[in-house]
Amino acid sequence: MRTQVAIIGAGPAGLTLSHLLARHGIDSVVLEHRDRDYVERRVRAGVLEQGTADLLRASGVGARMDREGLVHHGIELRFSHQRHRIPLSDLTGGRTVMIYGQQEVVKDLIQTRLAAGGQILFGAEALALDGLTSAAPVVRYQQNGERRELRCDVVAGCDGFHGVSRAAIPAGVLTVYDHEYPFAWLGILAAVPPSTGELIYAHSERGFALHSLRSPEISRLYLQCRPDEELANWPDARIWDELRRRFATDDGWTLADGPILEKGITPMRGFVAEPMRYGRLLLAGDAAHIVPPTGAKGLNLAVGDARVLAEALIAWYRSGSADLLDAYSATCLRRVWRAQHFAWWMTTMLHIQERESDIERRLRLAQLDYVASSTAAATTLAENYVGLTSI
Ligand code: FAS
Ligand code: PHB
Repeated sequence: MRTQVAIIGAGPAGLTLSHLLARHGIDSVVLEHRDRDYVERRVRAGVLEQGTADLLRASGVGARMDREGLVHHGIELRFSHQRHRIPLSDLTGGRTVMIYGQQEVVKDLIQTRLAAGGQILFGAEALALDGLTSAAPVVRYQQNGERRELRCDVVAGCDGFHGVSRAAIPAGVLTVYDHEYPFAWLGILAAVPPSTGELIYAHSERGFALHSLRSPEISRLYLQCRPDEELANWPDARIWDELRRRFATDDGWTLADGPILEKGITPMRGFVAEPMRYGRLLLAGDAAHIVPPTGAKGLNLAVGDARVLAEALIAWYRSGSADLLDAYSATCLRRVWRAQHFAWWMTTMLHIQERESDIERRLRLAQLDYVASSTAAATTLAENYVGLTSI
C-alpha cells in the first residue's frame, strides 16, 4: 500500500492531522492498533481550549460539540474551605473553554474521516519504521495476522507515549526531559448530575481534588493519590467520602454522589522529547510530550501539533517549500514548554507532597491566596487555561 502521509495512531493528534490534510487534498492512511470501539470508548480528557474548539468548528467537525458540549466562562479554586471563582472570559477578552469529552472528539473525527472516504485501518499495529532519512520511508505493520508495508513520503508519529515512533529514532538523536511527580490521580466517571456548574480545582490538607463534568447527567471527578495506589483499595464509598472531605467548604456546599461507571489511576508525568522530527518522521501529541493533566493541556497540545504539522505539509506539497516543515519542531516546542510550565505550576500549587515542611505548606497557601485575590495573578492562570493566542 502507498500513501502520501502515513499516520500512526487514531487519537486526537492522528485523526486531526488526517482530517486537516484531507481538506487540502492530501492523502493519508491512519494505522490504529486498537479496534474502533476501544478507541471511541477510551475516557480521557474533557477540556477543549478556545483554539481547539475553533479549529474543530472551522474544519467542519464541530457541529455535535456545539450541540452537546458545555461552554464555560470560569473555574473555581477552592482552598482553606473557601471558594474563589476565576472569571476566565472576563480576564481574557471573552475567551472560553468547551467541556466535551475526548472520546466524543475522537468519535466525530472518525465518523467525518470515514464518511469522506478516509482510510483508518483499525487493528493495524505499526511494528517498525524504515528509511526515515530517505525520501521513501516505509511503515511495517501487522493486521489480521498478516505482515504488511505502507510506503509513503512522510510518517506522522501520533502513537502516544508508548508507541513505536519515538523509539524508532536512533539513540543519541533525542534529548529527553522527564519528571515523574510523586502522586497520581484516581479518576471516576459517575452517573450523577454535576454538583457544580463550573470546574472546581480544590486544594485541601488531605490532597487535591477536581470536579469536572461531561454532561448534565454525568460527572467526572479526580482525587490525588499515591503513585503506587491500588484501585482495589478504593471502593466507591471511600472515593465519595474522600472527595467530600477535600471539597468541604464553610458555606456548606454539598457533593451529590451516584453510581461510578468507570474508575482508573493516571500517573502524573512531565515529559518532552526534542526535536519532534527525525528525517521524514514527525512526532505529534503524546508521542513527543506528556503534561500533568492539572492544566488540561494534553489533548489541546496534540491537536495543536496536528494543526502546525498539517500547515507545514500542505505548504510542502503545494509549493515544495520545506520552511514550515523545518520549523515544525521549534514551533511546537515553544507551545509545549509553555503548557508544560503551566501544568507544573497548577500541579505544584494545588497538590500536597508527603514530608513537606510547614513553610512549604504556607507558601502554597500564599500563592493560592494571591491568585484568588489579584487580577494580574488570576489573568496569568486564565490566559494559559483558555489557551494563549501568542504561541
Ligand atoms: P493518544 O494516546 O490519544 O493516541 C495514540 C493512539 O496510537 C492510540 O489510539 C493507540 O492505540 C495508538 N497506537 C499506539 N501504538 C501504536 C502502534 N504501534 N501502531 C498503531 N497504533 C498505535 N489530558 C487532559 O488534558 N486531561 C485529562 O484528564 C487527561 N486524562 C488522561 C488519562 C489517561 C489514562 C491518559 C493515558 C491520558 C490522559 N490525558 C489527559 C492526556 C490525553 O488526553 C492525551 O494528551 C491525548 O490522548 C494525546 O493524544 P494523542 O497524542 O493523539 O495520543
Ligand atoms: C476532565 O474533565 O477530564 C479534566 C478537566 C480538567 C483537567 C483535567 C481533566 O485539568
